[in-house]
Amino acid sequence: SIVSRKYRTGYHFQPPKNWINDPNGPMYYNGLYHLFYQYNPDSVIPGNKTWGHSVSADLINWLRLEPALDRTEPYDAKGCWSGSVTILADGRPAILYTGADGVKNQAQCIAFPSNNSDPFLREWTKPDSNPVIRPNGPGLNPSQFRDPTTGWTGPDGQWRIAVGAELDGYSAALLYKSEDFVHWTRVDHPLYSSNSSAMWECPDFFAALPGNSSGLDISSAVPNGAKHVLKVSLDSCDKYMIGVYDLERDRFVPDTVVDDRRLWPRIDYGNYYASKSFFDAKKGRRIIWGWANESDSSSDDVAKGWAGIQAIPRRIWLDSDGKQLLQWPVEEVESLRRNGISHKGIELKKGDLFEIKGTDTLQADVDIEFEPRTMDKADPFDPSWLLDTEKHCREADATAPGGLGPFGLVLMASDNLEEHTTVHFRVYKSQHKHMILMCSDLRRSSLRPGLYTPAYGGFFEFDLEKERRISLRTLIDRSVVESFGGGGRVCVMARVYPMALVKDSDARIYVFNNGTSTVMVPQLKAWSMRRAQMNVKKG
Ligand code: DQQ
Repeated sequence: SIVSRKYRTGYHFQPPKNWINDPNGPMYYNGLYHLFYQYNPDSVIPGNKTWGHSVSADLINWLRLEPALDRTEPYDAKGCWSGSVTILADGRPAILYTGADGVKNQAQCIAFPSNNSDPFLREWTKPDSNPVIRPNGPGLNPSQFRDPTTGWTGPDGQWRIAVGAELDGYSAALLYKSEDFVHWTRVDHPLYSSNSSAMWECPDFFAALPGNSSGLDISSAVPNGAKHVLKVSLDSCDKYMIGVYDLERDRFVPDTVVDDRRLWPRIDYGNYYASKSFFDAKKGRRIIWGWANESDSSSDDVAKGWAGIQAIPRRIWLDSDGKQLLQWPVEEVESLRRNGISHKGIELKKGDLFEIKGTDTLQADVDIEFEPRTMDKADPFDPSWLLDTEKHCREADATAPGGLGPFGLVLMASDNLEEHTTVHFRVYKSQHKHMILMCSDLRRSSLRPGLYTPAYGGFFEFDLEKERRISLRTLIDRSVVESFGGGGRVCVMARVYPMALVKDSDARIYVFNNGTSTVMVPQLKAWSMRRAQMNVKKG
């Protein structure tokens, strides 16, 4: 249908049709990137989960293969749920995934490539020893026990993995150990647990060196000074903790324990869930994938014939003081750029709207730097806003003038601005530093009914001693507005369904400033984005 075609992404990953959710087992192996993902082969609604499978040489253009795992056994009759890939010592990859049995009780299962000489690793075999980890032992709930991580080895040479679970009614990343990756025993304490929530899905655990954008392979020795990150999925978002991995006690120890989980930092402040990272041995970086759900109605999904996409794969690393994660679209996405335009030295006074012309406004990559003339007029920061950033984005929106900001982008805008989405900043003065709010406000993104249109938002610290410019990179891809603020300190994935797309009318992009202080744009670059080759069929 026309709706399907217009909202279908040009370069964000999705299969030709049907429902998808979590990315699974991403890896680089033998010259190819593999992406598996939760896929319903039969329908556009969730269910019948198999592992869809695509491979790529560049993370952007994809060959589509047949599903790698299907529901063939009693232990995975209700679905092959999420999991990870680990490359074993002999170089063979192994999948660990969650099997949901006939009553959706969960156990961890293993699969190996059926034919190691197949460059695409099309077929996978489930050995008879499955399931390899059952929800045995005290405190476990068999219906809340899933999503094994990639394995790592400890100082004793044994494999370890974490599994998301409910433990005595609370959330835990359980720890399991194995000599051979097939026989597992539960360690008597979890890798980490918390009584501030009930269940963690899709844990992800990795090492990172502060200030070093190269990635670390968690299975090889971890260098001195490295930190560890534990990411967990809950409350419809992906949150993380930074800490150290105490090898003696075999526990993750967060640098600071924050009891109120609303304050945990997020991988992304928008529509982004169940993310999974992997070490890319080709380019020595860590890459994270995350799922973005549709935010139209399920009848819209039926009309489209598809639901769910993956966010652009992002390089992920730790900032220099080891306090927060930074993310940036993998450089390969830049190969899709064409017809670049650039502006320098734009001055934005209060109320100014400057139109960005000359690029495709529906498939674009926009990269802007803002430089406030002065920070003097920044309004005072109130820490209670951190508890509900969406509420603050609604209250202090793009039309509400502040001392410094709002300034940013208006995009997917119809001629009369009846439809538009804003991505913008607001600068506040805190005790010793500045706090910047980044919002992605979808409330007027479409005149179509039945859409979920929140105003997403997140805060980041800004140090005037070290920096003057506030950067914003936004990837526009038809129903996607994916933004990276402050060099990747706050990321916001958003889904939009403007009427303008269906009607084939123009959508416009502007930079704006509605704050009292003048803001300069020392540099603005934008490109149209080509379509990626998404679903080239193979075998
Ligand atoms: N999705 C999978 C589960 C996981 C959840 C099932 C997270 O394994 O916990 O499709 O979105």
